[in-house]
Amino acid sequence: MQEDNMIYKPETAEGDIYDISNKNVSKPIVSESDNPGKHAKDDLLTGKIIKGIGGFYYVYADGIIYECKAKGIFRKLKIKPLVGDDVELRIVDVNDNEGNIESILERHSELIRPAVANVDQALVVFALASPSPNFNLLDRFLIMMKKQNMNTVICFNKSDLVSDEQCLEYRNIYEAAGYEVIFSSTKKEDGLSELERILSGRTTTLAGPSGVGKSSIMNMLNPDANMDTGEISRKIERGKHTTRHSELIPLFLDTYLMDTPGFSNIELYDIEADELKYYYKEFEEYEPYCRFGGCNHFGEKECGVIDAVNEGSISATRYENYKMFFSELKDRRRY
Ligand SMILES: Nc1nc2c(ncn2[C@@H]2O[C@H](COP(=O)(O)OP(=O)(O)OP(=O)(O)O)[C@@H](O)[C@H]2O)c(=O)[nH]1
Ligand SMILES: [Mg+2]
Ligand SMILES: [Zn+2]
Repeated sequence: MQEDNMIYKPETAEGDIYDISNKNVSKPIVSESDNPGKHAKDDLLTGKIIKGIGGFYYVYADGIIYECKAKGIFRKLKIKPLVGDDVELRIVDVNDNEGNIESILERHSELIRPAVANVDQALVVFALASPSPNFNLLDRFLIMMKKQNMNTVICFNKSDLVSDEQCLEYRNIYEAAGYEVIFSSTKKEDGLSELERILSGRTTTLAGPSGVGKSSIMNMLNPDANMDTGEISRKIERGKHTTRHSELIPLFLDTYLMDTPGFSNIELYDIEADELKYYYKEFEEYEPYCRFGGCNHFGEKECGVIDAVNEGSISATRYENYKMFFSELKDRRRY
């Protein structure tokens, strides 16, 4: 299991290959017990890229953040280290915490948007109010994550601003769609233990529109994270894109959370219109009542799904957005 755990194994100029076969890469990287500062120049450490800015990669290893450059070999191989990558770094300067990334360990997942490696799940945050939830955007996000085989947990934040009945309605809709749903309020510190349970031991990307409270949640989970938060604009009821870089924050042992800039639209890509229905778990139960096999639930006669929408058993909002996405995907194919 420990062999072959490196996908990018650059050779040195002399042609020797770095042997990492004795390194235990599954060992936790965030380890309070490893006393920081014990390393020396030229030591080889395993760490995780938590941020990449201006050609530098910031690698968290043994409790210290090293500012690293990636060897030219990666550029030559057209491999871009990603936030989330587990890497080996060679210490260049112990006092200034500088290093060189020498290899990238095997990725077990890779997301395109946001570009991040080794994420276990997504936590998508929408505010219950201020700004009010854009379900079209949420459903687009859920579809794209499912397309990439990424599990998503939904967090509705700012629960202090709406009634319990409102929360229950949204919970029912999205649980029927097959998602775990969490409600939180950073003002009241609600949902904290549930969030900790979901996140513990995993690397999670935090996603959602601007102004919904992603950075505030991050700060609630780890006050040391100190993420910038911003008021939402009163006029346009939107966030101000306070967060501009993706950054992975070590929360606790083996647990990382990535704050990402808010998104404002998501294009469905690489999906055929006929395939869209498979992203709607709540349809499954009613599909046996469709007259036609392979029914797209889009105006066909005797459609079990449409009947269920009319009876209120399937959320009308979810279905309306489904129809919109379906048309969008169908139209796109013509060009
Ligand atoms: N009432 C209420 N306000 C909240 C809550 N969480 C965050 N806010 C406020 O919402 C505003 C936006 O919060 P941020 O944490 O900056 O939002 P963000 O999602 O990180 O936004 P971007 O970085 O722009 O993508 C701030 O004024 C927060 O104080 C909450 O649970 N309840
Ligand atoms: Mg933010
Ligand atoms: Zn149907």
